[in-house]
Amino acid sequence: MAGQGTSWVGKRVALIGLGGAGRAVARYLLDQGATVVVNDTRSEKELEPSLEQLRRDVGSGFSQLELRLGSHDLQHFHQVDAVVVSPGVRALPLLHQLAQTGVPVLGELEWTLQELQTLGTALQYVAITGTNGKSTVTSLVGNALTQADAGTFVGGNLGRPFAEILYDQGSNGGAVRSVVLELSSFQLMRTRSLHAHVAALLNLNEDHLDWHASFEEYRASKMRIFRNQTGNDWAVLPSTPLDLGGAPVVGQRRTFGVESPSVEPSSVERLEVVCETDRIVDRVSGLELTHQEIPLLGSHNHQNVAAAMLIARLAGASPQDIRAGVLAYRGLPHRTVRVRELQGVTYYNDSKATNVHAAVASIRGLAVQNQGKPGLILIAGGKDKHGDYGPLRNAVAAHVRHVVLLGESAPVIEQVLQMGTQVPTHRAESLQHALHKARALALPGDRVVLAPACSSFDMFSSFARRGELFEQYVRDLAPASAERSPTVTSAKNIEVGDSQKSKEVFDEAG
Ligand code: UMA
Ligand code: ADP
Repeated sequence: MAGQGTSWVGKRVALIGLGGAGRAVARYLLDQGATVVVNDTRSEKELEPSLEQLRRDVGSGFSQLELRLGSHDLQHFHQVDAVVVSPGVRALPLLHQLAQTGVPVLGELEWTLQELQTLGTALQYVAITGTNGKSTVTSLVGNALTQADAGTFVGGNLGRPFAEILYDQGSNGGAVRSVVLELSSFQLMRTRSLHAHVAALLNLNEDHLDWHASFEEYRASKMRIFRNQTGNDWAVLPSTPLDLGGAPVVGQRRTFGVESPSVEPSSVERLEVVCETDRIVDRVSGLELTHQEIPLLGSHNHQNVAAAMLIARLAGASPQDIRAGVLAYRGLPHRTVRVRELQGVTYYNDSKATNVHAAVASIRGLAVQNQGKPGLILIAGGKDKHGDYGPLRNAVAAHVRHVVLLGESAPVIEQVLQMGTQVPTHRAESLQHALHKARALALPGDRVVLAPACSSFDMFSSFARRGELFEQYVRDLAPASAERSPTVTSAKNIEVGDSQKSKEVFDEAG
């Protein structure tokens, strides 16, 4: 490391939010001799696990931690030298007030970038955003790049908070050479200094409208991934045109995806990694991966692999490393995971389908036909993110036999589906109840999929918890005996309308 970094000794730094990212910042600052003033809406009791972890990490430095909890109030920020804001914290009036006092107010990502700059660390950045597929693509690219160089930091919105790179730099004397970051719109909104050699926008649809002021703000945040790029950098986009809202893209554009006559010829020229019917082909390197070889379920993952092949090559990975990285990948939990087959019905956990377009991709990706009819039972609903559920209609009409709804958004989704489809909807009071209903509705050959189209916070602490519980409930399902299981036999024999069929099945299933 060439630079000395900022001298934090004796400085007071306020930190808003003590989750994973905040803890990484606090640990670094306390190690560096700063006083850290933690401001969080949670109580000390609620923060205890986080505080305990920090106490273990920093030892005696923990005495330099001050707590200002319960509310975000200007009075908590007397005489601070800087404010670092956790990714999930919204645009509070407080942040504006603080900025007006002249104190630097930085998001965790921007603060880390600036700290790395003062340390004089030169890193190659690969940055990945989009509405869906970020974590999958980031992991695939990370896998490919790590094959060639172990000095690759993979993290950001996924896995390790970016601020943790500061310990790697310190402990390994600058061993990190390249960075693969998954970036959320929350992180990008507060980022100025990112200069990504390869920046990717995988797709763009409505999401997080409960956090952002508007779709335009969400899109503008995503587009910040291309900021500071020059003509020597790469901008990766899908082959299907996106409305970028007029934001400039200076890096050289390269695209991945399906070749289509409707796409402008100029875009087709730049289409370098192509999703064909049975394989994905990199036209530049010649690397080919067949669908059979790819260890991920769902056709949406072919898009993700195509994106990862392109990004990894532009970042310098060889075709061998990319092939090895993709084939070694086993997928992340809660993303289109096959949990189990029971009595001819297969259960899938896609709890991470937390927005409408992810659920649509999940439905299309897992679509099956059962005796010539749609063969999916969809479990959806959760915390409403104020987006439009309309795009669910076509996918549900084409592939879903029944929809079981739960959570805060159930009435809204029900209304949308009832207006545009004939597919019966059913309400459930809990996830377990939803699963039992779905099981009762399923016929042999069907697939039951949890793809909520919503976040989990109305009923669970996270999408991961929702997914874990779902998998547990699925594993707990006992095989129904012929006598005790009217579900399959009666359903098979009923030749009535779907809604009546559902009722009978429920009555018997209890
Ligand atoms: N808090 C406040 N006031 C607020 C909001 C939060 O005090 O207005 C406090 C909470 O009480 C809590 C802490 O801040 O104590 C949580 O901070 P946070 O919400 O920033 O969460 P972290 O644990 O630091 O995790 C964040 C990202 N979370 C969000 O963006 C919501 C994680 O992404 C990310 O992995 C982590 O930093 C490391 O970088 C999660 C996520 O859900 C996975 N991201 C969204 C998504 O993928 O859709 C964007
Ligand atoms: P993110 O990090 O953007 O949330 P993930 O890779 O974790 O993305 O995938 C989350 C969910 O999004 C998946 O479980 C799946 O339902 C959906 N999904 C994944 N890839 C795509 C894609 N390329 N297009 C649309 N939806 C996708």
